[in-house]
Amino acid sequence: QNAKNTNAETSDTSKKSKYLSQPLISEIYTADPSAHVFDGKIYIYPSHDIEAGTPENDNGDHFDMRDYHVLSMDSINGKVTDHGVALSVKDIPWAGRQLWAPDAAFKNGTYYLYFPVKDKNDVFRIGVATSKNPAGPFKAEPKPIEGSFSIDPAVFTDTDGSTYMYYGGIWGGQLQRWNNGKYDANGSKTDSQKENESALTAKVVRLSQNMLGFDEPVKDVVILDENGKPLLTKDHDRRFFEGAWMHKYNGKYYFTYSTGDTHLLASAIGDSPYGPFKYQGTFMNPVEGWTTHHSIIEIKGKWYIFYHDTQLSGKTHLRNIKVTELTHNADGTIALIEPMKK
Ligand code: FUB
Repeated sequence: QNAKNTNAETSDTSKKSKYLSQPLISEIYTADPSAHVFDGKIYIYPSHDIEAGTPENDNGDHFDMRDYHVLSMDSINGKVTDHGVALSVKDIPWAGRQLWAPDAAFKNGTYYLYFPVKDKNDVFRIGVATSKNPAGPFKAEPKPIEGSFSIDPAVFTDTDGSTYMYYGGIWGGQLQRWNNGKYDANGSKTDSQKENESALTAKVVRLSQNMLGFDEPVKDVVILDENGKPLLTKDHDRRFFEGAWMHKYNGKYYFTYSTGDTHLLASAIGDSPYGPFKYQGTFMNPVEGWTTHHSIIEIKGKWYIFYHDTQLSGKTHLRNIKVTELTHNADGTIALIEPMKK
């Protein structure tokens, strides 16, 4: 799919200027950018959006992606290199459809690509693929990670070398359909539908030494409100929806995520990678397009957020990735980012 020249709007300087930053590449559509610094260089693991012709619905069937490309940059304002296809759905033996937001990690001299895709029964699972090169190509393991489900894996290696995966998403991400380790294909299409109870939330699990499996039972990422109580299902402006990320700043653990149907990026801070995390607030207002998904990295003493919007296409399923600086305030909170200029 060629994203170039699809929208005359982007050649109009005055319209371009309403966006805080500009697309990193325009040759292909990209979304859900998970960025990492490997060997001093920035590698981005995004979804690769395409026009698959699949009708739009609340399950996100229109996000019908077929492969991943890895991108790299020597510096934040440097040239972006597209390293081509790193993994294709046809090369994942257990996969059915929809390669959604991936992430990557490095350990033991190997790069690991973690990806959510529906299996042949249309149930999202998380898979892992390996390579000796951060840009791939990656070879998928023959089966999904045992015990994995739902979407949006985000992998974080702590200063002690332990690696954790945060994952999950409601609505099309199917988190609400899992109960006691079983999937209910006829379950709710949205959330738990228990408005006054604790909201469904992301999962966290330590990965095994070989990075190919879970090392322990999966736990809930508990997000507490100002009274120390878990956020409720009805609290759409604050509760977790999808797109988890973890970064560590000044010894604190920052769990950041998308509120989905309210289109915000929110942060919650804890003292351990497992939480609990105290809700801090919105740190990015809505972008153009329905979805909002990010990652946060530090390079050369500065922090950056990678995110996406729909500037190039104007279509919610054909997104483009961007980057902008992120600031931690003196009190440890993250300064609010306005992706659209007023
Ligand atoms: O790209 C498909 C889905 O859209 C991702 O998995 C979600 O986080 C949302 O960005």
